[in-house]
Amino acid sequence: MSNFKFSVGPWNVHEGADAFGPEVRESIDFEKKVRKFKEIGLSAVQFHDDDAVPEMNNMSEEQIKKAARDVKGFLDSQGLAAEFVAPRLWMDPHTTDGGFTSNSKEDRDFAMWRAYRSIDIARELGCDKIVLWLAREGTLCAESKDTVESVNRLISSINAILDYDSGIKVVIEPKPNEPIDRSFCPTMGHVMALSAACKDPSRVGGLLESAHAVLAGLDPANEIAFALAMGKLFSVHLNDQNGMRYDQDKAFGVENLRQAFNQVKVLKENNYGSKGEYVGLDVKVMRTQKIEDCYRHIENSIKIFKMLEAKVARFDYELQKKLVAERNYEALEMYVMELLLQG
Ligand code: XUL
Ligand code: MN
Repeated sequence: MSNFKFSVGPWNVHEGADAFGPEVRESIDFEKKVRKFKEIGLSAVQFHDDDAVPEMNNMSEEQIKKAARDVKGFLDSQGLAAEFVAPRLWMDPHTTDGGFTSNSKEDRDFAMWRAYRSIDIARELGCDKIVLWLAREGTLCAESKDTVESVNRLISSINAILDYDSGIKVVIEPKPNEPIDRSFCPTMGHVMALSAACKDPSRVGGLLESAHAVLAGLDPANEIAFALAMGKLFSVHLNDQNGMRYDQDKAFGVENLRQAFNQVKVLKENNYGSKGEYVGLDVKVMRTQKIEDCYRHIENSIKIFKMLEAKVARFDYELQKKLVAERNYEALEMYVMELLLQG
């Protein structure tokens, strides 16, 4: 039995296209995916705005809300909640040069429109969290944007979102690069600084994705701990990543087992989930996987998380205290390795 509730997004089951090749699997219908999510033990679904309302750009505000209500009806029928809605500010022609920090005023206005509609959708889906993965808020050409002005634009945009809905929480998901070269908000420390600069810091927190921390050369467990220390870990995207290369979104724990153990450990020690937070996964199935078995990465991630949770439950804090008092960290490290490697 786990003490945690898990969530995942429909994009986590995808067609397998990458930068070098086309799709390798058929698309699976949204409702079919969601039914399968329920079957494999998920409690909530994560959404981009257009995952919930696909043709939203061509719809009125009322039509968007009505479409979101239909999705909510379907979620209810499956006994699933919605965790958050994230405006997809990287696909549309209006977001070619970013959203909130685009050099085009028209495109910045479009980004705000999508952010406000995401709040409307979130409210209809019964959730109070907007995730901002600031995909293109940065540069490919370092001189193309004024970084100070851009950071200030991020702060004003977040303030406008806070003003639009007095109960909405803004959850920033930092990532150092990809698709841009230099991000304006690369790490959890930057998220906390943005939070502090906003008009209501208590409603601006972070979502730590394991792979993004690894891409920044940082330890995901430490990034999680930093946000927890500030009382601002609003969500996580657990997954894994083999070093600093393209964003891999591998199943949780498959590359860095000890780091994964420490992520579960810090979440458990700090009662993550006690305020309703979900253990979110953001995992991609391998391109080689056949469609018949294309949920395996989600099932594996949950299974690995639970196995690590059981290891954390067995962690000997008395022994840790004793070894710390002796400053015998070699022994402590070996104890952790034995805990992980022995049955
Ligand atoms: C991109 C990423 C996104 C966000 C949601 O790297 O992680 O899927 O989690 O927009
Ligand atoms: Mn993510």
